[in-house]
This record gives sequence, structure tokens and C-alpha cells, in this order.
Amino acid sequence: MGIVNVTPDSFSDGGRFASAEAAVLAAREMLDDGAAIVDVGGESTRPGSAGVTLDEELRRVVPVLEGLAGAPVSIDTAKAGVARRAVALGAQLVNDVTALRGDPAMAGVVADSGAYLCLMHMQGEPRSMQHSPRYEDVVSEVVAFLEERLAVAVDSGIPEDRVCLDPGIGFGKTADQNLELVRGLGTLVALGRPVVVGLSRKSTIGKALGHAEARRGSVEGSVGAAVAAFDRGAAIFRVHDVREHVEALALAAAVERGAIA
Ligand code: HH2
Repeated sequence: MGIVNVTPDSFSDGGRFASAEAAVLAAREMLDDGAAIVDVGGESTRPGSAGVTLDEELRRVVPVLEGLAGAPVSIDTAKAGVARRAVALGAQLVNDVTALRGDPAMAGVVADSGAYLCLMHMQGEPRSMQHSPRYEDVVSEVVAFLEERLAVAVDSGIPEDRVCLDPGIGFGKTADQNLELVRGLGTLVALGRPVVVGLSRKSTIGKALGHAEARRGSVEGSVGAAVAAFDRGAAIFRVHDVREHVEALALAAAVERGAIA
């Protein structure tokens, strides 16, 4: 899953695209490089960020979605109004970092559209989530949360086989807690739904490489973390650097098979 942030303030690639055309071109390049889908987002969720209005989010993402008509697209939004417009424009997956808690109309939009849904764990909200996150046992709490949100989605009419689950790396977790979550990914995989991980360039990568104050991580470190997540059963990788991840994960999968194909 290639990341296309159409935001001025995302932590690693904010302001990268001066125009919708530039974002569409970058997304097409990601698809050419082997991304199965591109995740278009118009609201940053970086720690400390405030939200944007529905109109502003639509203004950012609609031209990009129009430019990607016919391509496999996911919409990274917590707003039902954005999701509704995106699926009408062809988005196949709704990536909701609030796991259906942000907008009471979201579950209905996903159920009615037949889109796929990604449910992600977050402790707190972006504005405050990195202020001393606390867990007794991060792995079991994240898994219990996602199991409960999956039940809510199914009760709302979203077929279980349309839902994937994401532990929410960096969303109300310390670097150690993020690493513990990746190490313990098998518990989440055991719920039986495809697991998404978003480690790409996040500060945990930089911190694990010895930079205590890191705000972002390197591509190489991100690839290493993705391979470790793959080994523990992750199925979908939300990344900025598609070609590097596709090659590394293709090799990890080939080793797993013990054969080229
Ligand atoms: N991470 C970010 C945003 N959306 N969605 C899922 N499912 N999983 C993630 O880990 C995830 C996500 C944050 O990363 P990014 O989009 O690069 O930055 P920003 O939120 O600042 O736009």
C-alpha cells in the first residue's frame, strides 16, 4: 500500500505534492513499482496535529481521486463524508484510523458501499496521543480492542471478510511499545483477518537506530522492520518507498516458499 499524503503537514512527506497532478503521478509511479493499492489521505494524523474541516479534506483529496479513476485506491479518512465521496469515485478500501469511532455515520457508509475497511488501533487522539501512553500489556490490549472493533463493524453490516486490522504503529505508543507490537504480531494475526502495518519512516525506526530524538526513520530501517513484520504474518504494508519494500518483501516471500515462484 503506497502512501499518497495530500497534506501540507504529514510527518515525513507533508507538502511533497504541489498539485493534485503531482500526487496522481507519484501514485501511478507507486502502482508501477508494484503497489497493490495507493492510500490517499487529506488529513495528517501526526502527533500533535489538529484536524481539518470536511470541505478542506474534500478539496485536497477529490482531484487526486478523480485523477486516479480506475486505479486501486484506498481513502485514509475518519470522516464519513469523505469516505462516501471517495467510494463514489472508485475507492475500494476505507482506512479509518479511528476504527469507526470518529464519525457515527462511517460504518453505514462502508456497509452500504461494499468497500473494504481497515480498522486501526489508537490510544487517545492525534493531538495528545504521545503524552505518556500507558498499557498493562500493549499486545493483548491492542488485540482486544481490534477484536471489539471488528465485532462492531460486523454488527453494522460490514462483512468480516472485508475487514483488515492494524495495530497502529506510533498512535499512542512509545518506541518500545511499537517494537513489542511487531514482535507480538502473531497474536493479532491469529484473529484471522489480514494484518496491516504502517512502520514506514516512523520515528521508532530512527530511535531503534540510536537517534533518541528522531522524528522520522530511514528507508533502510523501514524495510528491515517491514520484513520482520512479514515474518510474523503481516499481509499489507503501508509504505512511502514502494519499490524498496516490494523488492525486499518479494525476497522474504521467496525464502519463505523456498522457491522463486
Ligand atoms: N499511519 C499514518 C496514517 N495513516 N493508517 C493505517 N492504517 N496505519 C498506519 O500506521 C497509518 C495510517 C501516519 O503516517 P503518514 O500518513 O505517513 O503521516 P500523516 O498522518 O502525518 O499524514
